[in-house]
Amino acid sequence: MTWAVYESATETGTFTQIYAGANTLGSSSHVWHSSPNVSIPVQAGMYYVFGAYWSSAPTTYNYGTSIASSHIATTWGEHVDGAYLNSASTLPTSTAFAAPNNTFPVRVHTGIDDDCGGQVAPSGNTLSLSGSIDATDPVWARPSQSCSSTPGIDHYYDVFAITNHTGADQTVDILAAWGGDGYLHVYDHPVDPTSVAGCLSGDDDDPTTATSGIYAEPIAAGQTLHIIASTFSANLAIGAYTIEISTN
Ligand SMILES: [Ca+2]
Ligand SMILES: [Ca+2]
Repeated sequence: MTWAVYESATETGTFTQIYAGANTLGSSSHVWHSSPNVSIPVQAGMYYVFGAYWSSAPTTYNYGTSIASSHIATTWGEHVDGAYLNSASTLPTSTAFAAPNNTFPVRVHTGIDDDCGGQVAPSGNTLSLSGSIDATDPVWARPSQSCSSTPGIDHYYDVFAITNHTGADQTVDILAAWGGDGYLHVYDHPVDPTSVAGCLSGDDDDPTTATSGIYAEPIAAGQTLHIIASTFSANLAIGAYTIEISTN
């Protein structure tokens, strides 16, 4: 089975293939089948099609198929419509999809944001994260480094969730290296782009605009913190960055 994800700025396309991966199904029974594990960034405002493609003749290949009568909310977006390509001889790298269309149910498991985060490293070790601040990222009212609110929902940002599964309370040093003048924050719950609620720590420059640092941030056993990469300036995409989270 080949699994594919397509992305488009409009509901009917043209859609561009942004992922394709194949595996061998563990069963030929009429059950849910799974794609390989994937990491696919999704951007606000874009449309996505999740597809499955095979070359042999199926006898049964869908469950509960229907034309969606209304949009269905999910935790990370909204189901708008179905899409399929009947008797396609190959998996296209780009295609349009007609609408409305039949919906073939899929289950999609997602992380918190485009940049997934990870587990806090054992004491003396480092968790390395990386990403890019781009003009397609969501925007927020970036707080000051003392977590005070600022006007304007106009700074691009990425979120990483880190969880402490080390089995003990820890403190971490968080060091970011930016492609421009970046800004670093730590939240104790997912970010509300319009509110500073949950903001624990922040840092602008350490010691220059090229880096930011937050030191000895406590993270209890089992706790999840959210690391936010952002910028000093509004509406400015500063490109690639790295964040090193060292456990003391
Ligand atoms: Ca980003
Ligand atoms: Ca800065």
